[in-house]
Amino acid sequence: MSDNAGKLRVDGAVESPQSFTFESLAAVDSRFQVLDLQRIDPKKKGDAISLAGLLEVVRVKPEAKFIGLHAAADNFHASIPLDAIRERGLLIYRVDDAPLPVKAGGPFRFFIIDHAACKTHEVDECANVKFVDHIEFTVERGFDNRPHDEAEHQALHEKESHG
Ligand SMILES: Nc1nc2c(c(=O)[nH]1)N[C@H]1C(S)=C(S)[C@@H](COP(=O)(O)O)O[C@H]1N2
Ligand SMILES: [Mo]
Repeated sequence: MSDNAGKLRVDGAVESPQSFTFESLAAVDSRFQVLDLQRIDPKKKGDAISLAGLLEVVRVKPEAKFIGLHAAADNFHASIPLDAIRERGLLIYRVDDAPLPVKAGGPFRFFIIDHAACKTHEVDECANVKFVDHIEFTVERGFDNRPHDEAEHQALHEKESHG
């Protein structure tokens, strides 16, 4: 495991770039903690930090317009307009008082409340990036290698299920 294992770097157009761990996310102000996701989505479990809270903790600059969600583990990247998800983005980091397991997309997973089905909208299920190790706020749209069509999307799921 690299030194970065279990760390989430948040940087880009922010006043206070920082690296988060399970412990430091758990220590974020309670008004930014979203507890028991099952209340919000029956298929989800665990606890999260709200995107609005994350924006406040790292003091995002007003010129930041996109959130870049980067997963080095499987080289998956999404760049999403902040205004589309400001009020409904979540960073899931805990289940049953332990770090979110890798099999659930942990240790850090992005999740958008009321996301659309894959390939139907920019804010879709594909944007629920698993294994996020770097979040970068940008002024312009950043790197995004989400599938472009249903064939690419199918291929991604094939790859996932074969490990
Ligand atoms: N890092 C990463 N995140 C990802 C993907 C991926 O391949 N890699 N696939 C996306 C797609 S297309 C879907 S449908 C969901 C699947 O999430 P699940 O494995 O929890 O069902 O994760 C999204 N996030
Ligand atoms: Mo998907």
